[in-house]
Amino acid sequence: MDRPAPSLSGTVHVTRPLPEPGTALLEAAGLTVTANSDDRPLDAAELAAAVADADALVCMLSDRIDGALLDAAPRLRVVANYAVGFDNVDVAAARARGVEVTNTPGVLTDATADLAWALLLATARRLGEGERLVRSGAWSGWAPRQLVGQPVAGRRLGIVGMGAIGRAVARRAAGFGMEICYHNRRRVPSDVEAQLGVTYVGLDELFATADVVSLHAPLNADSHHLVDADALARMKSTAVLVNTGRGPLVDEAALVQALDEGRIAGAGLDVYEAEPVVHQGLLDRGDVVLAPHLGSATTTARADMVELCTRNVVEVLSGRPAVTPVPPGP
Ligand code: 8YV
Repeated sequence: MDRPAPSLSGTVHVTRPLPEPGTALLEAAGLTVTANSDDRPLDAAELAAAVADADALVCMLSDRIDGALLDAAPRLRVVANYAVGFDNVDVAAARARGVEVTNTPGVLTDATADLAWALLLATARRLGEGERLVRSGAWSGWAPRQLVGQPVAGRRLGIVGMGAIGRAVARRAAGFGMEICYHNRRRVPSDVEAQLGVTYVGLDELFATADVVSLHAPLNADSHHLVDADALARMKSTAVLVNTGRGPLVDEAALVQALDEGRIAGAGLDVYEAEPVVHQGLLDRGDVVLAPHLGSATTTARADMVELCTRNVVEVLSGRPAVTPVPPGP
């Protein structure tokens, strides 16, 4: 990003230490930065105190931005969420108070699609179990029946949510010769379908026919527990579930039960219903691969997210439109 001439005044609060370039771009724009230097989420009272004089807020998934918090920040003009997902922000409450909400689409698409594929392959091929076996010292050598997993190449991939990340996952699947079906709130244009080689299906058909189901839908009232006991019961016993979207897309208790009953083959999860708490039934199982919300955790994605948040703050405080305002509601 070209460093903006220091022309702005105002205060921006940043709720967690940011990776490089950190707050340097905000400061270079002339803004006063207050920041939580502890790498832990602030509680509601701490956050309210921190935003009392703020004109802008850079916040994360771990911060709940609701009407009460916004009322504690009378000067606030923009909430720049350091994430593409914005289910942690009450957007209607912000809009009602004239506060702009922005997110970070695009810059973490490839990072998240790569991570979905890492989980897909690791789960299908039982890599977590294999790694633990080798590290344990108990591995006694190659065996014909050892850790036999599910094939990936040539199988059927079901993508739920065909936004930028779902599409990036589909593009990667082409290299594996997969047949790809998808479901999305709105069917994507036919030229995009043709380009990606994807077929639109209803959710029930997707769950019933896919060998891998990968979730890329935003979390909202409609998508909460999109994968519930019914959906899991429809899935093939050899199927693998991958979730790099948001934890509450999946009913974790139902997932544990389905795994216990052998109704699906495994799950690769980057996100959880009550992060950082992970359902004990998942922790106890070998056939799940559990990542600590790493979707956007690459050097370039995280740096680009910092830059995009900064540009959003600078634009709004300069009286110009945000670069990436969150999309209007469903
Ligand atoms: C963020 C994410 O890094 O962008 C998202 O929606 O889930 C992650 O990539 C995380 O939410 C921190 O705010």
